[in-house]
Amino acid sequence: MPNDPLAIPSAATERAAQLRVELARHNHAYYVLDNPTIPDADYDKLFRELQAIEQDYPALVSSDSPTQRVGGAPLPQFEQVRHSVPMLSINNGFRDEDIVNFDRRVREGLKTEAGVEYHCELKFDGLAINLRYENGLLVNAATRGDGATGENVTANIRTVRAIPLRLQGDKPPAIIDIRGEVLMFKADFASLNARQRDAGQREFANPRNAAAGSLRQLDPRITAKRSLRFFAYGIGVLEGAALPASHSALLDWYMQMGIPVAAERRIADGAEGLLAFYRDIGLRRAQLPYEIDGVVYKVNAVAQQAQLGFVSRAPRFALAHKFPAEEAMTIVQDIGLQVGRTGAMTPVARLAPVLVGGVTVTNATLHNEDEVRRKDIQIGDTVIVRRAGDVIPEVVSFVPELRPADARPFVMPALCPVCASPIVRPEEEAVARCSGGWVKCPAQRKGGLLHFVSRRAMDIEGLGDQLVDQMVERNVVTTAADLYRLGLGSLATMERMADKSAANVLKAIEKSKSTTLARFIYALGIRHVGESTAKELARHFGSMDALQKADEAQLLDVADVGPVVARSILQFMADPMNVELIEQLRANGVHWEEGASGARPKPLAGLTFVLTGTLPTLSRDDAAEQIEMAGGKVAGSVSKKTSYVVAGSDAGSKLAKAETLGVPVIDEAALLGMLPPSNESES
Ligand code: 5U1
Repeated sequence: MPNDPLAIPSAATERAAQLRVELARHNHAYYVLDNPTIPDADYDKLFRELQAIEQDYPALVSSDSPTQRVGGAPLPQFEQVRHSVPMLSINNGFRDEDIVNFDRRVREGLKTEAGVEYHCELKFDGLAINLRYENGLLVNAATRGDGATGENVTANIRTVRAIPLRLQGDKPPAIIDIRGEVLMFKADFASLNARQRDAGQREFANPRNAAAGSLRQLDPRITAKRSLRFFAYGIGVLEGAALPASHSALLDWYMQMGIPVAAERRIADGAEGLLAFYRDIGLRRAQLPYEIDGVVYKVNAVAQQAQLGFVSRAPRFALAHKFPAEEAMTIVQDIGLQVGRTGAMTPVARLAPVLVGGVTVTNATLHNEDEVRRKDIQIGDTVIVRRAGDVIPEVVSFVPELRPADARPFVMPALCPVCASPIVRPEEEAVARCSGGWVKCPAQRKGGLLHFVSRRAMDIEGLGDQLVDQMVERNVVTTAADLYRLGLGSLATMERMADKSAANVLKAIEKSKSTTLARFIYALGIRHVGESTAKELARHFGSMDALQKADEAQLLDVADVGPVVARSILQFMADPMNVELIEQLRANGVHWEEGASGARPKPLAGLTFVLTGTLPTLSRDDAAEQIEMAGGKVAGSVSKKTSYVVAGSDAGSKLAKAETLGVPVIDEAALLGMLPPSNESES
C-alpha cells in the first residue's frame, strides 16, 4: 500500500477517525462511567479494523491512536523527572479523636465556628502518579519518587487503557498535571498471579506490588499485558483554564475530560460526617473491586484549602484516615523449610506469636532462598510481618538497629529435612527442590494428595491436612489412586475418626469419581499446570488420551501453553509411574465426559452472569463452573452488559444495581433450567 499521505483514500482517513472516536467512547464508558456499552469481542473487532487501516496507511497513525498502546522497545533505564509542583504527602490519622482534632484544627485555621464542608474519598493502595497533558495530549507520566523528582514512566503509562491518550472536550487546558493512583483490581491481580504460577514465575504478594512491578518495567510490552487502572484525586500545574472552585468540582471536571474518578466519594459536614463515611466504607471495603488502606478527607473549597496552607510536606486541608495496620513487628526465632508437592523448598520464618490485623501469626513465608538473601533476614532479627487479605503472611523487612550480635544467617541444607534426599537447584531457577520425588519424600506425597483432593481439583470434602498426614505416615495411601480403594475399616482406624465421619469421607470420595476433564488434569499436579491451563488443555484436547499423546508442537497450540509448560507436561506424561497412576484412577472409577468441548452444547454462549447471595444448593464456584461449561461468562460486577443476575438469599448491592439497570434477576432453579442436562452429572 502507498505510504504517501496524498495517496490515502479519504474513506480510510474518515473511517480511522470515526473508529478512534468510537473506541475512545467505549473506553470512557468502561473506565470512567463503569458502564460498558459493547462486549469485549466487539471492541476488539473495531480495534482490529483500525489496526488494519493503519497498517495499510502508516501515515494515518497518530500518537493518541488506541493502537499505539502496545508498548515500544525496552528502555535502558528510567529518566528522572522533576515535578513542577512537588507531589506532597498526606498526614495520617487512626483513631476517632485524630479526626475530631483534624476538624478542630481546620476550623481554627479558617477562623470559623461553622461546620466545614469536606470531600470524602478513598485511599487507594497503589502507586501515586503525575500525568501531564499539553493541549489535551498525554505528554509525560512520572512516579511520585521522593515528591520532588520521580521516574519517567510515560512509555508504560501509554499502555494503560484506563488512561486517555487525549483528553475529551474541545478546550483542553494548555497544561494540566493530573494526579492520582495507578492500581490493579483484585480480580486482575488474581488472574495475573494464576498466569505467573502457571508459567512457573514468582507470584506478587499483593495488588500494590503487582501494580508497582508492572509499572516500573523497563519493557513497556510487559506493562501492556498487565491490567492496570487509574483513579484521579489531585492536581499539580494548571495553565490555560480556570481551577474549579471546589475539589468535588475538580473531580467532576476530570470525569468530563475522560479521566477515571472512583465513584465512592461524598460531601460530608464536620467530624461526624467524616466518621460516618469511614464506617460505611469500612463495612464495604471487602466488596470493593480494588484494595484501599483507608479513606481521605479534604476541605472541599479550594479557597479554604489555600487559606490553610501546609505543614512541612503535607497540606493542612487533607487527612488520610487509615484502617488498622496489617503489619506488626516480631522476632524470627528460627527459619524452617516447608517442602511443597513438587519438592519446592520454601523457607518459613518461625516467629514469636504476634497479632497482625486481628490474627495471631506464628509463621511467615520468606518465599525462596534468594528472597531471604535479598532481604537479608537472619535468625534472631526483629522483622516487620505483613498480612494482606487471604494471602499467606510474609516477612517484609528486618530492623537493622535491632539486629542482635548473635544473629545467624539462613543456610539452605544439602539434604531434604523430610526424606534426606539431596536438595538441588538448577542454575536458571529461583527455587531449590528436594530430588526425592513423591516416591521417596512423604512431604511431596502429602502435598500431592492434598492438592488432588482440594476443592478446585477433585473436591473431596473431609480429607484435610491431619487425615492425609496420618494416611501417608501409616502407608495407608501412597498415590491418589489408593484413595479409591479405601474401605471403612482402614479409615475408621485413623485417630479422631468416628465411623460416621469415615462414612462421610468415603461418600465424598465416591462422589468425586464423577468429575470433569479439566479438574482431573489440574488434580494431577503437573508442574506449571494451574487451573486455567488445565481448563485450556481440556477444552483443546477434549480427552485424556489426546493430551497424553500430544507432542510439543500440539501442546504449544494451546492458549496459555509456552515452552516451559509444554516441557513439563511432556515430562509428566513420559514418566511410567504417572501413566500407571492415570490408568489406575480410571480403573478405580474416576470418569468424566470426553469429547472436544466444542461438541458440547453451549446454550449460554454470549451471555454474562453475575452471582450474588447464597444459592440454595450450588456453591458460587459450582454455579460459575456450570455456567462456564455451558459457554457463559461469569463477571464480578453488574453492568448494562450483564445478561442475568443470579440471586440467592442475602443478596446485596449487586441485586440493587441489577434492579436500577433493569438487568433480569433469576434464581438458582431458573439457572439450572438454562443448563444442558449433561452438566448435571459433571458437577
Ligand atoms: N484519594 C486520595 N488519595 N490521596 C493520597 N487523595 C489523596 N491526596 C494525597 C495523597 C498522598 O495527597 C494530597 C493531599 C497532597
